[in-house]
Amino acid sequence: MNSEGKLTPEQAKRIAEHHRNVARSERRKQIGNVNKRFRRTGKNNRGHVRRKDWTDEAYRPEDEHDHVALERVMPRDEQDRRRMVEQAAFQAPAPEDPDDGATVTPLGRQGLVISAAGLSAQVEMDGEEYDCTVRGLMTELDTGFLNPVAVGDQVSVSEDGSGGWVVETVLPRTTVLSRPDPILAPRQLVIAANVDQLLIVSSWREPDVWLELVDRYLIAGERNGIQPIICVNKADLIEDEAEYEAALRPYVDLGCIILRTSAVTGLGVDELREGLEGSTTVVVGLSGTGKSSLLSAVQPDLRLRTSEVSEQSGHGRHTTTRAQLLRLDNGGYVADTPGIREFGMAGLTLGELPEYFPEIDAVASACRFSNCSHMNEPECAVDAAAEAGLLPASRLHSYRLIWDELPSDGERM
Ligand SMILES: Nc1nc2c(ncn2[C@@H]2O[C@H](COP(=O)(O)OP(=O)(O)OP(=O)(O)O)[C@@H](O)[C@H]2O)c(=O)[nH]1
Ligand SMILES: [Mg+2]
Ligand SMILES: [Zn+2]
Repeated sequence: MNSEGKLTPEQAKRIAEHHRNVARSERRKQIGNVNKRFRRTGKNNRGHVRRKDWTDEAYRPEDEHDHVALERVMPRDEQDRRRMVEQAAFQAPAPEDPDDGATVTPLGRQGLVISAAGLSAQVEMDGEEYDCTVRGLMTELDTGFLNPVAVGDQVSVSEDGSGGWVVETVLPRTTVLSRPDPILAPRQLVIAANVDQLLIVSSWREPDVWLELVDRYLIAGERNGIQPIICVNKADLIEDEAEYEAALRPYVDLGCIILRTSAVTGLGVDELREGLEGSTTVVVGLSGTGKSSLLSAVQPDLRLRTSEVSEQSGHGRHTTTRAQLLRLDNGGYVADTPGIREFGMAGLTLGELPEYFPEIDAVASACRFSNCSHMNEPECAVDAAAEAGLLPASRLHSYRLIWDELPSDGERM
């Protein structure tokens, strides 16, 4: 950027390159084999069973409440600006991009970040792992994110002359999954970069399934071009099959990919292993839902630390403390991440929200007011449909919670 904050032609060119890369990755995804590997749930006739016991308290452990305030969001143009600045900070074109005439970066060897914390990163190059220092060049101002480097990043690495290794640049990212920093929200942290699947792990019990978080992750996956997969773990703890079916019905109707697994009995583990094959998948969900246990069941030699959910609180203890990218025997990578509770909808606007709730949007045309928010207007068809059990209460619940926290279109924070 120059002193007036305008992009130089060189930076603009890099941004354009990045957008082409993203577009290519989108096309690859569209023709990808995700759907072949996972059995997608079909669009069944709607026969919703309304959850009678749906309340915030039922699905939000007590200490979740404090995080709502953290889930503030940036206005859309701020997000766009950050993305622009981030792309401008990339200093090398994608090396495997033959039709752009790009070559391997002259700054060093290319590697894959397998773990990162602050200004240190572990980078895999030619099958070996190197401890690297991240040069202080990539600031938040440059990248739009608090952490300069995240798991999944492709980076160029050079020797520092005294036996150490330095991450010089981050190559353009095809996808980014980010979240608000727990303390510095709404400033964003990258959870993982360049992933093509998002495995949303929710335990059925211990802790109780929390569909609002699933809904948020579904939006995040869709907005960021990452294929979401809903994984309901601890299926051995399902006592009432009808309750399980009713809770998951909205996602079956939406055509989501749903896996039912148990790291204890091995249910669904083969299917999960197949689904992970050949892709880069980031595994997310609350602490204690069994993310690390599941990955260990998929491939025991990953040796991931797991631990008991606290009996007193029913919550996990954040056993996994740092995201880690792991190579799978059958090809592909998985990023195990620490359980997180806060997950904001950075950059999402009220105008866009209905896109992510198509079943609600489908009913909206019958509302009395064409711009009905379905929050409390009279003669709201969405409200009526939910009351009649024709719309899933859990989805409307999520819609309303997210609606409440988004700034109105055009509003500046
Ligand atoms: N009953 C049952 N328990 C499970 C299952 N999967 C994991 N657990 C238990 O749940 C607890 C938490 O598992 P972890 O794998 O550490 O959970 P995690 O999601 O990685 O947690 P964080 O690393 O804190 O985010 C452990 O005691 C596991 O043994 C399952 O399918 N069924
Ligand atoms: Mg873990
Ligand atoms: Zn309405």
